[in-house]
Amino acid sequence: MAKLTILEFPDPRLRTKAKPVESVDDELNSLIDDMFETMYGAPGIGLAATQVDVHKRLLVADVTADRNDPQALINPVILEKDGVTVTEEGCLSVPGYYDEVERAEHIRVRFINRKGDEVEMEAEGLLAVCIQHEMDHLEGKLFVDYLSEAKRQRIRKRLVKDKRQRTADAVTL
Ligand code: GNR
Ligand code: NI
Repeated sequence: MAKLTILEFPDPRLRTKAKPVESVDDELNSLIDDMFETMYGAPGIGLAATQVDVHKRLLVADVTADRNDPQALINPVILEKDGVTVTEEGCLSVPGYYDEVERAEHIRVRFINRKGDEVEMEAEGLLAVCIQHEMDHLEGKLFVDYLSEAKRQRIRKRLVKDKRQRTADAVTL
């Protein structure tokens, strides 16, 4: 098990479109374990493979307060979307920023689970929002893309500055 490094906006690697997973084997399951460790450790309610620089169609999620409902979705496809909901979203790849995003309230999603079985699931509320947020990552899309250009530029400048400062601190130590 290993905690993986999470890429941060505006890292261009976050813009990569992920490719379908070809086989659900031990290597993939070991990546899934590492993604859960990274997500729980962050802590976050979801994590897409894109965020750890693996460009495969894979995401993990657990939106429960008790952190006892781990879900791994491989090659997810949204079959149906219903309703509209607005949520204050955050992202581990955009640390420290939260803003409202409009998404479908209810979804039906088909995916392959970590055992290799094809399954369909209905999701609503925070789980539905989380899955849509993670599936955006697999397309190279971030929640800040739904905000105004001005807000996105402000966030980008601040994160670049913070990163520069962290690098400088590491040299000066
Ligand atoms: O931890 C996370 N919280 C969150 C809150 C509202 C909507 C989406 C999310 S996902 C985020 C973790 C993350 O960045 N996943 O890609
Ligand atoms: Ni995110």
